[in-house]
Amino acid sequence: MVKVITYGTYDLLHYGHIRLLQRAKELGDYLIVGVTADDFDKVRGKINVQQSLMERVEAVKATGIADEVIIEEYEGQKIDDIRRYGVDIFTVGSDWVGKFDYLNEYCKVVYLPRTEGISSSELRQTRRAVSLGLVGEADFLNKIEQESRYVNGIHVSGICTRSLSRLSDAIRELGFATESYEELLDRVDAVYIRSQPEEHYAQVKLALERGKHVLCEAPMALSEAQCRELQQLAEEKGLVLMDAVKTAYATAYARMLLLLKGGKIGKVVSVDATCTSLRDTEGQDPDEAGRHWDGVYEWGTTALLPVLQLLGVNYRSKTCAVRWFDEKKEHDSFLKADFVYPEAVATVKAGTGVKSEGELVISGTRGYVYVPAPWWKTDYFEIRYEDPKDNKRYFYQLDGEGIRYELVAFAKAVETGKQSYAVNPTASAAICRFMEDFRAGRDLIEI
Ligand code: C2G
Repeated sequence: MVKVITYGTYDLLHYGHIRLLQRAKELGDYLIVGVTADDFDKVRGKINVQQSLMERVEAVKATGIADEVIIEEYEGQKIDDIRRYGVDIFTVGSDWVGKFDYLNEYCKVVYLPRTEGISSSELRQTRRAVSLGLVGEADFLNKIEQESRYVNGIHVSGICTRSLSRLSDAIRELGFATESYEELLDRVDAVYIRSQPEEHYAQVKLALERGKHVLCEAPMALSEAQCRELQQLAEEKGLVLMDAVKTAYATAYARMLLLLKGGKIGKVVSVDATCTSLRDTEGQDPDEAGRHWDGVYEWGTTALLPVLQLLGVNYRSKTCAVRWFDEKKEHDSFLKADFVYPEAVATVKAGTGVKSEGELVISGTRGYVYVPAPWWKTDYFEIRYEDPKDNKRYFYQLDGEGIRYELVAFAKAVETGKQSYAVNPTASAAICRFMEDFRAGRDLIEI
């Protein structure tokens, strides 16, 4: 009996896949098909897969061509499978020609001509093309435009900005740039907002009123009440409203939260998060400096995330020590906020005028989590215990600082109509409440 094996993602199964499976089967008597696991796809940069693993497995089974279906979970598994199943022939489409020659050591390798004119990414493109408008002045928008190229079904089609000259060629070549927010809203399905935080509430509200989906850099408003109002409006209109805090969409960060919720370190008693980056604003013209966000917004929102997502929003008390850039006290250079919860404590350090170790430490009754700097670009964390033999290390690929995963989650939410809860509404509102208190000088101590 000649055993054949082939592998694939088989997302939105199409006739190109079916023809490949048929020809694979014709190479032998028994066909094993390996369907790639979600995490394995993410690791190899396939971030736009639409269907769940089980849906894809069922689709392959439904063809009736495969004699056995297995899951491909890790790099190098092909060699293990060829040995484990006693495979004679490994086959895959010609888009991989040469890539699996190393398997010749274990069995025969056959590349089958790929079927032209059909691919899962094209199917994904046609299914949900969301035209996205960018809003704001920040260089950060250049990154969004770049990262959007990795995401199926979303294309940046225009920008509303007051400083086009400072933005990338790619953004200038978008073909549509305006200073009129209304004009932009007329031309897009959704907006990505990275303007000054003071502008967020009005811009989010107008977009929702005009029936547009919104991905807004947190804070989406500067008061809890305004944030709740926006959430309500989005719900009423059946629109997607998401916080753009890229860390929340990183696989490693999301998995870390799940492990902690599952009691991996016992009860969480303390969260210490630090996010700093030094920005030299010396001699910068006010307009240039104005394009940058203050530390409380730039880093406060990210540093607050693990505190609010692990300990909740009902802290008993909070104090916030702040250092200003200058005697005008308009721009904070560093802040340290201490929270006391009924059964836990937390500390957030954030700043663009003071440098510190950007780590995250989460302490529990059985162990602790250590996320090395820059923790907010989360791809690795350790769980440490009293007995080091029990320590565990976790790594999840993170490409492009995590922005592309945020855009994929947004595109999926727009397509399915299901909100993504990477940043749940309660945490989102609590971030806005913190900003409200900060601006009102509540619980503030100046240093
Ligand atoms: N295929 C094809 N014609 C197409 C599209 C895909 O022949 N128009 C083939 C691919 O070459 C592959 C199989 O169908 O052999 C599954 O394709 P994908 O789902 O895109 O999977 P892929 O990412 O190519 O995975 O470890 C994974 C494998 O290495 C291949």
